Amino acid sequence: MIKGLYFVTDSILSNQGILKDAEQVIKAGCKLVQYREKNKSFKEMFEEAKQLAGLCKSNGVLFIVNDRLDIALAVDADGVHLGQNDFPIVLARKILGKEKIIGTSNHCVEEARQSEKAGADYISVGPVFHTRTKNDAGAPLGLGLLKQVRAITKLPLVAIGGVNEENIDGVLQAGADSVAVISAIVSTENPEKSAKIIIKKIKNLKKNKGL
Ligand code: TZP
Ligand code: MG
Repeated sequence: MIKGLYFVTDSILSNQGILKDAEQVIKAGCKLVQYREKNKSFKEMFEEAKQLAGLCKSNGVLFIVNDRLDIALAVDADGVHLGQNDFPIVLARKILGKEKIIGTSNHCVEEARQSEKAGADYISVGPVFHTRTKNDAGAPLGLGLLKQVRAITKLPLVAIGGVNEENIDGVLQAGADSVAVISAIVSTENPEKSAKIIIKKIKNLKKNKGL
């Protein structure tokens, strides 16, 4: 379920609006979309998330909301993505129930272990590489951490932070099931084409290396 390209929206970096970005990556074959918005009111976020949720539903694409359990509930998203300082996973599970997806951000092996113990459905690790998209992302954690986390969990592993078509092979070889990407898609001239290239790379690597 959590595998392949995981597209994350960014209204600041987007050249054409997040809905169009999402439409294009879905057209390119992406099956996983996260609504990530840091600076808007509840009302604005609700409206945007509702549109994205509808788009994803009608295309058989999973839709996850970053940070905001309230928005995820309000638009009946498939799940929520929680950071270390966001809503606690155990409480989120109580509210969302067993069927919804809860993903978490992790920065070391211990956090990943705790996230799994708390009931997360997938483990995200990052920033793997340098990124300018998230100001407080901290120093790159590298492929080494990805491999270490891979070794301690069977949950789907998502790599985030500076992932692009150039470095994606290494990320997948380190054990990631999925790559979460913002700028390498939305900051390019043609997001659909960029998403297609990434999806193709993932498919080829899986075929050639048996990943
Ligand atoms: N969390 C860790 S790095 C990051 C987030 C949200 C930003 C990823 O954006 P990009 O542009 O793909 O590096
Ligand atoms: Mg967060």
